[in-house]
Amino acid sequence: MTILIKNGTVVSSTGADPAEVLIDGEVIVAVLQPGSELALSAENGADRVIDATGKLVVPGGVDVHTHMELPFGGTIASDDFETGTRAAAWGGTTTIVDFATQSYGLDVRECFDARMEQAEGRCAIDYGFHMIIGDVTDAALKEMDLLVNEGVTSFKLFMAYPGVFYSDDGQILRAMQQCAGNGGLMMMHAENGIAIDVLAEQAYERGETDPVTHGYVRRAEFESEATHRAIQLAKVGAAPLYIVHLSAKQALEQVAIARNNGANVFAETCPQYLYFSLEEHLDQGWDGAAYVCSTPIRSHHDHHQDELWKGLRTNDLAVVATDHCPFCMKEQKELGVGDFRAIPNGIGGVEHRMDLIFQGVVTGEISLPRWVELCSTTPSRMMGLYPRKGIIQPGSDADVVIYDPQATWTISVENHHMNIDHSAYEGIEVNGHVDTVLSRGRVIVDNNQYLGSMGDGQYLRRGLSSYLI
Ligand code: DUC
Ligand code: ZN
Ligand code: ZN
Repeated sequence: MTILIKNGTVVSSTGADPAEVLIDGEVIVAVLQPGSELALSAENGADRVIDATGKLVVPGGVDVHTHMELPFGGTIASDDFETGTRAAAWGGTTTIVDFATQSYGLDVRECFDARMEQAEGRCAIDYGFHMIIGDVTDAALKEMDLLVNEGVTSFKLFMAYPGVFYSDDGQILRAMQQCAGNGGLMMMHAENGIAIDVLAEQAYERGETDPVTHGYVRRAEFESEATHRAIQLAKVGAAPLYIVHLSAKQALEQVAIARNNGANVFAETCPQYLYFSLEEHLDQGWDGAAYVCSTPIRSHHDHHQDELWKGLRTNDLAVVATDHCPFCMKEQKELGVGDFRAIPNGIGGVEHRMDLIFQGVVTGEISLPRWVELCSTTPSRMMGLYPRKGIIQPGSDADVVIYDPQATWTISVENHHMNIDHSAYEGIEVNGHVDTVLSRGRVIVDNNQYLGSMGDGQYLRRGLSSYLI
């Protein structure tokens, strides 16, 4: 099966130009000059021609931070691999990198194998895994080396959640030394969880139990302190470091200092930190529970959002991922009625990342190529998937999104495809719409219809990061 996508503007991380994209089977085989002899003969020979007049033709989105069916806080994230990856496809994301989790006292290999089995045959799009190391033991460190050789090339540790996923500084240093040896990327949840838990307990005892308290006790200072500490430990341990879900401008400052010193330090932010504020979203009584996530949504008084957009321009923030971790209000977020500490942490957004960040192009915060770079090319390079993913060029997988930059619509629980009983983004009007999605050459979304099937997605063995300096 050959497909030619013609009359569109092909966008890469370095530019946007009229070009025709020829796909043969699962891969892109040529990017052709419109009107050229080769383009004309490709059109004549193609089994199918897609007219992308007025549309952008972009590499499929790569979301390197999702949590399908994650057990968390006594419940399980409400999207499973089937519903979550299908929703991702609807939103123009054609690759996710999710997490396998080793909890305290458990064996890394067994946890990884169980996660692989859970996803097998269920995904709509291609997927890979990072490994969360929740118990840094000698055995876990050895297993990390084996996993890197099998395509799991990044590991997440937590400086938060004492007694659950928390690693102390010695454990972090050892894991970083292991990454220095095996080439893996160290991902860090950088918040000082010991200090947070002190403030959380004090607030609870004062009777402050509403969701907004979650935002007050998880102080920006605790994120910036942990980010600074992680950077120093990574320097000593000689490992590359990737800070996940960065939300505080003070933490961003720490990343910028390290990067200015030439360190292999990178950071990701998420749409929720660019769109929401503590005052407007977390501080609305119980309804604020929908916005409880960690790191938390920050105050609008401190202009974190402006600084994050700036970081996206300067590359101190190199990736936008969603941290998709959905919980329904009913029965899930409700676990924390009367105690904000028991509200499961997470927001669902895997379907909306491409549109939400495209708004930065519409408002002039970022350029069109930068949109593609942040949402597709850099995440792919960062996580060892490039050039298979993240670019439209011969030899790459035919993961292609045809995007209408003129369309206008409103995000709502009524039109989303995620398995959540509300939308954190309810009522937000966006310009731009995903019209057609190809995953390895197969048209899986077109004309407001889902045409794929469960299990189309393949497991991705990843290489080492090709983003390091
Ligand atoms: N960290 C994540 O990355 N996801 C969900 C919760 C959390 O703390
Ligand atoms: Zn985290
Ligand atoms: Zn996460």
